[in-house]
Amino acid sequence: MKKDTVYSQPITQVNRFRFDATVADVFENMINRSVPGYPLILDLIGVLTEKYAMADTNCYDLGCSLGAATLRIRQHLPQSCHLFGIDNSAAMVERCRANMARDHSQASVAIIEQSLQQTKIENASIVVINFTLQFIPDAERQAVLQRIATGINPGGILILAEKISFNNIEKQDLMTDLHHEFKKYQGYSDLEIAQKRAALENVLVPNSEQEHLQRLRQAGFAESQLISRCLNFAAFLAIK
Ligand code: GEK
Repeated sequence: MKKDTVYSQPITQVNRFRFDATVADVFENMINRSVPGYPLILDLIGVLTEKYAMADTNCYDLGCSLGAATLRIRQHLPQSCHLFGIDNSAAMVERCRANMARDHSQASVAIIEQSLQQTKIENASIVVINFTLQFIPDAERQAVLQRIATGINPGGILILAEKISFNNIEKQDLMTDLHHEFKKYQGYSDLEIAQKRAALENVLVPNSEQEHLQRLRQAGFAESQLISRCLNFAAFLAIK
């Protein structure tokens, strides 16, 4: 796993964060050292796929990056299922396809370079959107969830994981601070943390737990709940 040093040197003008080849090359290391609870969420995706995947249905990983969640889904699917990994970064898609080719699970998989807003969701039993809705313009998020809910069969699920915000300012400040402490603990310098934060400003826009639960309800899920929270990173399970 190549170490993430993308923001380790001083940058005069920090540009908007992009999922380009430089990021894709170190992404596994970056996400593991930046998102507290990420490995647990991957485990939960495996557990929930095992329980909720239905034969002869489609499954989707929207914003699949290198395919870490895609692989977890695939390794727990019946052979008759078909899995789609969707990402709009060419660099991610290329590396994700290579990662899928090395996996020999039975269920078929297609990795598609596409904006997830364009993805047709149909006959689905499992949809995963792992830390990606936060990069979609806020005004488009309800419509995305609506289309996902419509494409999921009764009894199927959406697993949504996101960085979250807090309405209470003291709690927000504490969680932001603890997240930075987590990153320092993972070996990132103050400079790396500050430059990455500047790059993500207005690119990664989080919502609160309440906003997510309300959106999921409005999208048509019968039942939605928080299944994991580690500092300001949360995962929700929504059942159709
Ligand atoms: C994991 N799920 O390892 N359409 C499709 N893909 C998009 C879009 C869009 N509109 N916007 C951003 N992306 C993964 C981690 S990373 C999360 C997901 C993070 C893609 C983008 O190219 C990137 O690969 C991914 O969403 C977000 O479980 O970096 O925090």
